[in-house]
Amino acid sequence: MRRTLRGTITGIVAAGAGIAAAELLAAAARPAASPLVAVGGAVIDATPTTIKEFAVRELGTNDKPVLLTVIAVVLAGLAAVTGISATRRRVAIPVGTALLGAVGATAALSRPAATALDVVPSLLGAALAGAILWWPLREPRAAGLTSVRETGVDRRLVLRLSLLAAGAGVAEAAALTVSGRREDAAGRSREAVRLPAAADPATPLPAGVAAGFSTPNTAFYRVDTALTVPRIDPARWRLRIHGMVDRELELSLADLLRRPLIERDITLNCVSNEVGGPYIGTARWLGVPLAALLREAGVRAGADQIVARSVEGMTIGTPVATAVDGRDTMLAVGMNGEPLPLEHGFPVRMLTPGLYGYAGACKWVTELELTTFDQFDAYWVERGWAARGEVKTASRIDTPKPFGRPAAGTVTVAGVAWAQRRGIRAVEVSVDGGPWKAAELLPTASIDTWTQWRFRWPATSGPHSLAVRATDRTGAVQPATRATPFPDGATGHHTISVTVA
Ligand SMILES: Nc1nc2c(c(=O)[nH]1)N[C@H]1C(S)=C(S)[C@@H](COP(=O)(O)O)O[C@H]1N2
Ligand SMILES: [Mo]
Repeated sequence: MRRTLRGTITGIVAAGAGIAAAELLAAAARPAASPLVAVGGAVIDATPTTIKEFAVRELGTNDKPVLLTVIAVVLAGLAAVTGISATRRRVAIPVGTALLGAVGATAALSRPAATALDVVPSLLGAALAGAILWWPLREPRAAGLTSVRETGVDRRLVLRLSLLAAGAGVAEAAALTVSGRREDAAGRSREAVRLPAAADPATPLPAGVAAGFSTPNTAFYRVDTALTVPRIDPARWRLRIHGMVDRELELSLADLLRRPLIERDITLNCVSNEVGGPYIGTARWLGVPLAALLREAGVRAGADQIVARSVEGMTIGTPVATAVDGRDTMLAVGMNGEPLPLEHGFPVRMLTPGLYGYAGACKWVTELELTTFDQFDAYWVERGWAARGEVKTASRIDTPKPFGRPAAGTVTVAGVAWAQRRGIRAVEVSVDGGPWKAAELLPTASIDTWTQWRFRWPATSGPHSLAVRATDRTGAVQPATRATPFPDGATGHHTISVTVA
């Protein structure tokens, strides 16, 4: 029993010290080589789509802390097993630590834009953990066994492990400080960016738009696979446009900002959004129209896909047609009057009205490659999602809340409906499965933004269900058939239950 406990503690302390040292080294030299972040990224990429969907649905923005916690628990388990085995057989030390080091190193190498040197933090950390395990385990046999028998506690071992744990704590705190400094620097360089006024500004929102039409940056949903938010130095950022083009282009942020900018209200939503879900928002975006850049590069005949790549290795495939058919597809630099927030793609992201984010809105973009859909499957397409992610016509009830208890009398039922690129023609509400009745549409900015609606409901006491459906301006009615988001977006009516008091 005592041996097991000793093995567990030494194993965890040794692994903790090794990981802390590796994290400190990575934080100081190369954040992308952080073993924890690399393993987390590799796990995200390897996770089956159904589990990812579950995580997005159930955990929302907490999915990343939860993932890191799971990784920490698994690591602690492996470290304990190594420590316990080591008390019985010495060979477990090199085997166990080499295995842990190999996991970190392999994950680091699997990251996009990895270099061979990225294995160094993991390997050094593993070597340190091995040395630490070797050291206290040798002690009791050499000198301390009698004292263990007499006192029941090996004081020297306890002291050493405590010192090591404290050292690991200090190293981890230092690693966090270093990466915190980096974040501060990224935040400062973002604040230093001065966005020029738009050459083609957004038309003011029409009178009669209700509160909540524009989503503030701090409330805008965030969906991405980035375990840590990429920190890009805007002075060093470059965008390369290459592939099936006549002339490759390379642009700096200053180059982009010198071009005539457009400003537009556009609604962005996630294909993973469930019926009634929160992954949708409308912002005023400032950016460079992509069409002009593509004209300059000269897209070759046959190229039908733009593959956007980001610093952290996401790939998003967008049809060339959606960049040149007159819609406001842009390289966005501003969001609601500010430079893009770091979480939303600073310094530059793509935005394609009418396409779900995974198909048209690459954040932290650094590269646009002109190619074909035959030749390349982007990240989510490889995982089974539809190659062309056109937004489906949909609608949501925002008030009353599900299971709300409004008072009897006239209850205002209200929400949003969206069909970017087509626009909303009508919204209808059905009470208790009865006939569809027209809701009032509020003014909206354009066919690329959601439309707010409201419906005056003469509510009688008791339980009721409320359902909503939208019709887009092509006349297509939102389908009633329930479908989950995979592979091309959820369908079905948002239906809620309320009890009228
Ligand atoms: N680099 C990068 N860009 C990305 C993603 C990502 O994981 N990485 N996710 C996409 C998805 S699925 C969506 S819905 C939108 C979300 O943009 P937001 O987080 O700014 O709301 O970003 C898109 N762009
Ligand atoms: Mo998404």
